[in-house]
Amino acid sequence: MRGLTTKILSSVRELFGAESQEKLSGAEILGLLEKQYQANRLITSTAVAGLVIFLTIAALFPFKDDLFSILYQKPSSEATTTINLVVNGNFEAGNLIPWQGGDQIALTKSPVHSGFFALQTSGAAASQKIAVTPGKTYSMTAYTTQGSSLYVLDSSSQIITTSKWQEESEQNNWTKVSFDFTAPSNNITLLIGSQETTIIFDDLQLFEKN
Ligand SMILES: [Ca+2]
Repeated sequence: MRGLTTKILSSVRELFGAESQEKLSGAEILGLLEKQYQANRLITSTAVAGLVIFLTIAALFPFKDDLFSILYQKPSSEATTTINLVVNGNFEAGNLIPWQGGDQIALTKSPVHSGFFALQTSGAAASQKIAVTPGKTYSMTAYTTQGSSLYVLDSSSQIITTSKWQEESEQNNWTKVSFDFTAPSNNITLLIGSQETTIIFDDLQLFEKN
């Protein structure tokens, strides 16, 4: 990317007839662009502003190679879409909508993995139905006080999640649960909780993978 910076700066010098020099300062570039703009109206003021910002950063930024690598970073094939398909999966709505589960599920303020609220299930399960695309792969993550108590059901209420199941112990007794699965139908149901014990959940996320 250093080569790109040099090329752009040398193009600017050629375009505006700047004298040969090692480096143009941001102020010099600005002056040249303004001069060109006023003289010929070849480029719009918006383009000038954008170009000035870009070139100023490029010319002056001490870590410009790092900057360019950030600007031009492409998402990896493992990247997922950014929409969490679980509604109110962190329970920060301050209510249980749209979770189903009756009187034996409730918000709790302690412990929480994030924010102010988590979900406590006491001898019951909470559930949420989510629309998905059949054949697509989805990535599920959640934090629980007992990891093996999270299931994904298909539209016939059959458990479909066993692939790539991982549990990682976290601090304060939180366990991260993560796994991928392929949607078999146009909706799935998240089922969390246990009939035997009290379990707390927080930060449930479901992403469609690319
Ligand atoms: Ca939370």
